[in-house]
Amino acid sequence: MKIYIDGAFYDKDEAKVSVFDHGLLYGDGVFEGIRAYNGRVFRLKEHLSRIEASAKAVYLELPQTLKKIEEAVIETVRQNRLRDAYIRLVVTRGMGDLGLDMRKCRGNASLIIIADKIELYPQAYYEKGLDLVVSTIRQRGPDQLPAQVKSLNYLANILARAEATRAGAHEAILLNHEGYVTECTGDNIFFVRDGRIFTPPVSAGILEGITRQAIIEICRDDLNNPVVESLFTPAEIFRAQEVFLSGTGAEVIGAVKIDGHLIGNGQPGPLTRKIVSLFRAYAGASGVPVYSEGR
Ligand code: PXG
Repeated sequence: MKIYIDGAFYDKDEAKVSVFDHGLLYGDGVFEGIRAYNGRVFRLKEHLSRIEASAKAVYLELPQTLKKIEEAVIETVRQNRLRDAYIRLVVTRGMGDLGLDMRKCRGNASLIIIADKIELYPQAYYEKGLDLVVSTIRQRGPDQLPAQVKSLNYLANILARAEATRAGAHEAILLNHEGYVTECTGDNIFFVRDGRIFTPPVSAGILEGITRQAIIEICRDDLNNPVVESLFTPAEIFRAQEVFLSGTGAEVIGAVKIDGHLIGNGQPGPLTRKIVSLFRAYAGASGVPVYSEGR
């Protein structure tokens, strides 16, 4: 495996950052998770804009231009000879001292790109659907680091996921401080009632998922069934006919149980299945090509 750090490629064992890196010391940095399907990087421009926005929100200057980062992403996939890949971009504030002052890191931001084989949920989960819990951990509010910022501080999400694991479930739903549903620990959430598809708005406190956006477009353009963005409570999803999650890692996956409540008949529903297959067809046939003739 070849890992990109600041313009050079390193073997996995040699790919290292300083113990004084503020990404490590304070979670001071931002990241992206991107997929490549069939030799094409899915919605690369959107992921690059999102990391640019995340970086801007925390006063972190990207160490390279977006054009250069785009080339580096493609080169990393190519160096690892991958066609289907999970690509992780990390920008850390870089080396500073033991204090919080970001000025000490000035000019030291690092860009790391890892491209690996994809590890998805097992196929059986797509057929059977996931079991969710409502986490006791709340989504951070707009007066904190906004949920739209994909920062290296994922500990709350990690703890919520662990809460799900302890309960014997697969994923956890985070509510905001008003008690409205926001998202899961690494996925956005949708539900279906009476044939209509709902998802929380960005203002509920969610990461504006790139898979979420693709689904919104698929529902509008292919299903002629525009997604309704509205606030909803756990009680409203408990009585949904279908629930599904969307994210770069899981793509689109049904959820069939939430806090012990069976959703619909306890199996991924027909709209969920339809959206899973439309998304797969779309993702497999779009994106920025990594390999072209003669390369
Ligand atoms: N919400 C949160 C909090 C996320 O971290 C999503 C929604 C879905 O967004 P996209 O753009 O991927 O459709 C994410 C995705 C993983 C993994 O390995 C994914 C994420 C973070 C950490 C790990 O699946 N982010």
